[in-house]
Amino acid sequence: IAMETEIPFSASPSTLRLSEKFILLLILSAFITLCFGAFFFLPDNSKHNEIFTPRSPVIVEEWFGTAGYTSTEESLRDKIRADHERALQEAKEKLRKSKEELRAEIQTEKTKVAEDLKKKDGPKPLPPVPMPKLVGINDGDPGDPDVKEKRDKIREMMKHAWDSYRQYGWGHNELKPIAKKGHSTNIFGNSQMGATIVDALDTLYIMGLHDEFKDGQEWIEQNLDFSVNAEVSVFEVNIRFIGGLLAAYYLSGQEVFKVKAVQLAEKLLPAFNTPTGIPWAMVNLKSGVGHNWGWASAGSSILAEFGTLHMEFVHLTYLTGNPAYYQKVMHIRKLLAKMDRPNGLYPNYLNPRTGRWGQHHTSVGGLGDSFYEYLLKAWLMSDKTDTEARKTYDDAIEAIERHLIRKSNGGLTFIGEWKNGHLERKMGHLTCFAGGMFALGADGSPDDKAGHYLQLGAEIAHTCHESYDRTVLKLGPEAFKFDSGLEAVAVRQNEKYYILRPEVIETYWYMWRFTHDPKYRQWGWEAAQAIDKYCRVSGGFSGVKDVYSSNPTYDDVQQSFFLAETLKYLYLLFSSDELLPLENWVFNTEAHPLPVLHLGNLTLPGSQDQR
Ligand code: DMJ
Repeated sequence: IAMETEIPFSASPSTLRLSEKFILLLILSAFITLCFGAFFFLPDNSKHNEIFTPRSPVIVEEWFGTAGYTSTEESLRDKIRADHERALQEAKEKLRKSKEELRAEIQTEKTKVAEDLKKKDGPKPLPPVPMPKLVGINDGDPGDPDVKEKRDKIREMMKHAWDSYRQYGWGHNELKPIAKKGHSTNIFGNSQMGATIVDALDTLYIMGLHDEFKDGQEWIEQNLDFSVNAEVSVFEVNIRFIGGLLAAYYLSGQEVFKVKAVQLAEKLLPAFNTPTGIPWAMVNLKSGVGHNWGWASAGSSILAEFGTLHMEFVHLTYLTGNPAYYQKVMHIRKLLAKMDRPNGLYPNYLNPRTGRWGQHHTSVGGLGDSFYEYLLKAWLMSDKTDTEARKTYDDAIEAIERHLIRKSNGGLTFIGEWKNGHLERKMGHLTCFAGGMFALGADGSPDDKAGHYLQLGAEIAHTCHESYDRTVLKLGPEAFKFDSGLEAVAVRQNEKYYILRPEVIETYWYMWRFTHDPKYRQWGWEAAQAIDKYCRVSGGFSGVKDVYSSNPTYDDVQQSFFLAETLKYLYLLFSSDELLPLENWVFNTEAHPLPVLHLGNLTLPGSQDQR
């Protein structure tokens, strides 16, 4: 037994007792846990960062050598310096901006993020809506062979304008018919968006130029892209592109036009992110940043620009189910309704930051014109249910008649311009569209004044015809006076040009439709012949710089509205009334026909929130 209890000191571990082994094991595992904990869970983890991310110069030097270390260190320092400077600059710019501008910018950013998120889900098919009644979209044979011959001539002119653009300017916005190359203006930014193609599509369609139409459609399918860094005019893009695409969609039924119109409209929406909701004149299609023309009174937006969106935007809401478009234009209308109007007139300038009028200038020509036109057409396009628009139109026209419309000594009715309490006795070519507008609005005017307005339309048509007839080329000048013995003639050299504008022919056409007086076809034919004689060149059609010179020089621009409007109105003038009847179609201000929306029991999304 004694031998068994005496344990020699040099005994091997195997000779340790089980409980001792267990305690040793416990101590060892506690030590290991402590080491791991210290390495991974200490609050300053810079040590292992250094190991995995070589920031320290020593490690960089070890890895890349001294040269690598120095340049990396320097470029790192430069980058940090540049970042700081940029941040400082941005902060300074932000501080300079007003609260409203900052708010508008944040809103633009938010919209952009929301759009980007939407895009990630891929394009969504647009919801089906009942197609409005599409009556009289082709033919329109006038019957009479003489009239038919004239109509064929107009079609031939359209073909010459289109073929020339196809050959020399394809894909550019417009054409230089003398230089035989592409052309553009600042209204389209620095983009090449094929403005002439989009603007011409519906004219090609109604003239039965199907191959040309298909060519245009193919270009649009393959090339028309709105994600471009271009600063465009919201108004021009709306009336020419959105209007053109919507009309092409309704006439042809080709989905691509609707999809493109909606894509583009989404790009215009950030322009409305202003303190008042009155849109900027221009917007960058990529960044969504908007601003106004430098020349406009005190940073103002222009009445004829923000007031000429209604027709297209209502159709966009109708086709997409997205209330945003409708709400934007109704917001503008409500805002205007609340404002004081000097002498009942709408000034041409409105500041989108303050919501106050700029200079008190009123015009039915440039800067004002299509605002009045769209009030009337909003009513017509709604199947005459939008009575608020009709009332606003009637009130505006009443004030215009009182303050702006006069008869000259020679008996010519003209529409002058109101400038700070004074009437300027000058009328623009653009103002000549008003003859057609008065005739179009005659039916439905208050106090049974239909006859009066039809008569007023006829008088304006007559005055504008005189402005053509009193020139050497039989083409009208840009502006003409009724002053000191001069009547319906341009005085200043820089008002003597004719740039293929449509307004006078537009008025002839409306007057023809309402009266069938043959003189309107006669006057239209005179204008068509003069254009063919003096503006036609081998590379298309060009504007001329002086309509009083028998030897005029060309401006070398074939405007897209020549194909969209001038030639379309001429073609309609020599067609039967069955082509695009006015009971079913309303022409936007760029002559793109949009169908009347017989909404019946349908309510536009967004309209409930407005009333
Ligand atoms: C066109 O773009 C439109 O008619 C617009 O309303 C004003 N002017 C040009 C043509 O002159």
